[in-house]
Order: sequence, then C-alpha cells, then structure tokens
Amino acid sequence: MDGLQSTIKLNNGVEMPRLGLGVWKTSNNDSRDAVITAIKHGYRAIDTAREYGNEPGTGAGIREGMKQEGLKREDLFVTTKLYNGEQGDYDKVSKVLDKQLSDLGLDYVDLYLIHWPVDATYMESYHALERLYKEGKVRAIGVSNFDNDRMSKLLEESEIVPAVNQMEFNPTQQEKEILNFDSSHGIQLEAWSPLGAGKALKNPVIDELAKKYSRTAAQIILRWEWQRDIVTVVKSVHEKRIVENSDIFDFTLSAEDVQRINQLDENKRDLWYDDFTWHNPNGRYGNEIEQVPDIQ
Ligand code: 1BO
Repeated sequence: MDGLQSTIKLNNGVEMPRLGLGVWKTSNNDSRDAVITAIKHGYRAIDTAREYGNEPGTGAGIREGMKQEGLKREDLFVTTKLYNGEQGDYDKVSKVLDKQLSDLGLDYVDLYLIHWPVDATYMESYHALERLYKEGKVRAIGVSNFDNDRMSKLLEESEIVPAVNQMEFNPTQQEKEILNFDSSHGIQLEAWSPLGAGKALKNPVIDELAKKYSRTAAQIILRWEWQRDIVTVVKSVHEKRIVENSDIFDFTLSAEDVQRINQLDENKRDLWYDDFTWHNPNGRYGNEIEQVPDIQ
C-alpha cells in the first residue's frame, strides 16, 4: 500500500522507506525540530550527512520523535554519509563513523554512504564500509554522486554491491544512464534535490499538471518520483510543507502525464564534483569538511 511507511527492498534484503526527510543546509536546531515534526506526521526515513554539520540536531530530533510517537529504533531508517576529507582506510573511517554515531546518539545507522567519489580515496573508503557492514555497525552501505565509470570500478574491485546510489534527481535532471546502469546491477537510485532546488517547481508542464490534479507543483513532482520507483529525500523545515510533501498517496498520475514529465529532462546537474576544489582547483565550492570540527 502507498504511504510513508511503504518500503523498497534493497539488494541485501533491508527494507528502506521510499520517501523521507532530508536536512541538507539546515541548522542543528532546525533539523531537530523538522525531524520531530516529520516523525509526528508519519515519516520514517531521515537523511543527514557529516558535511551538513547537523548530525547532533538530527539525532536529537530522531530520539525525541521516537519518544513522542512511542516508536522503537527499528521503526526508523537513518542514513548518513562519509565526507570527502575523512575518507581513507578502515581505521580512519571507523573512527569517523564512531564520531557520527556519537553525534547522532544512535548505536547504528541503517544506510552509510560515501558522499562524493574522491578519486584518490573512494575505493579504500568503500572497503572500509564493507568491513563496517560485516561488523554490523551499518545495515546497508552505498554511495552518492557516483557516475558510471566510478561505479564500474567500484563494482569490479569490491565484494559488496552498493545498495544505493544517491544522486541529484528531478524532472530536469533525470540521470537516465546512471539510473539504467545502477538498476541493471540491483543498485537503488535515491534522489537528492528532488524538486530541483525549486527550479522544477516553476516548469510550465508541472504547473499545468498541478492545476489538472488540483495539487501543488511539489506534490506532482514527488508523486512522479514515487511512480518512477525512485527513493526520495525531500527537505523542508516548515510543518505545512513537511505535511504537503507527504500528501501524495491519494492520486495517481496517468501514464501519459508521467511520460510528459519524463520528457522534461535537460540532463543538467546543479552540483557535481567538478564544482568542488578537491576535484577541480577552479571549482565554485571549497571542501566544506574544513568547517566540521576535528575528530579527537
Ligand atoms: C553537497 C551535498 C549534496 C547533497 O547531499
């Protein structure tokens, strides 16, 4: 049955909720409040990252949300990510994960992702994740922002197929080649920036469909992603939008309308590793991990 508690079975048998709350670019306080609100309204998946700098707030929200709603830890699915400057061998990554678990106030995470494929370190880091998975510290492992070349190398040189590849995915950025490649290897595509940083919301086709189905533009897009079987994390810190974003289960887009949105793809990413100075000295972003406190 469609709903916030609907799950998809990952390639290792772990069930992952198909729609969750993301907290990128959110302060610790706002993350805490948004997570409590989301759990209150039925969300069961929460996505954060060390780079977001809000694991303490997110974890506080998870713990408080569980308490308020009488949930057990296993009722929730928590994802976090290993950031670029902290990639490395098992000893290094294991220490980072311990710090992340301590910041979150949790004993384990459900999904641990390599946030970006730093060429010099992602393979070694993935081997560390494989070992952490075998030790039971994380229930599933995966990657984020991996193109097909990097994913192919990873598949050739590792033992465990990643459960998830989390990518920028929305109507104007549909990652067709990556989606096809990942699906053919049993890797679930998960969307970050599902609303295209707000840009997709202004698309005239989305606007027309919003009027046709008497829904908001965000609901049309999120419903499209749902019908495309893309696991999605959507961000909001406002209760009204947290509710609105999850109110997509009592209507269905026709096959023709799904197809109309499929045709909006411009194959233009908003953010890619070329934008970071760790990959390209002229990139528009620095390595944000420098802002994250050192691990003692
Ligand atoms: C730089 C962060 C992208 C989404 O996780």
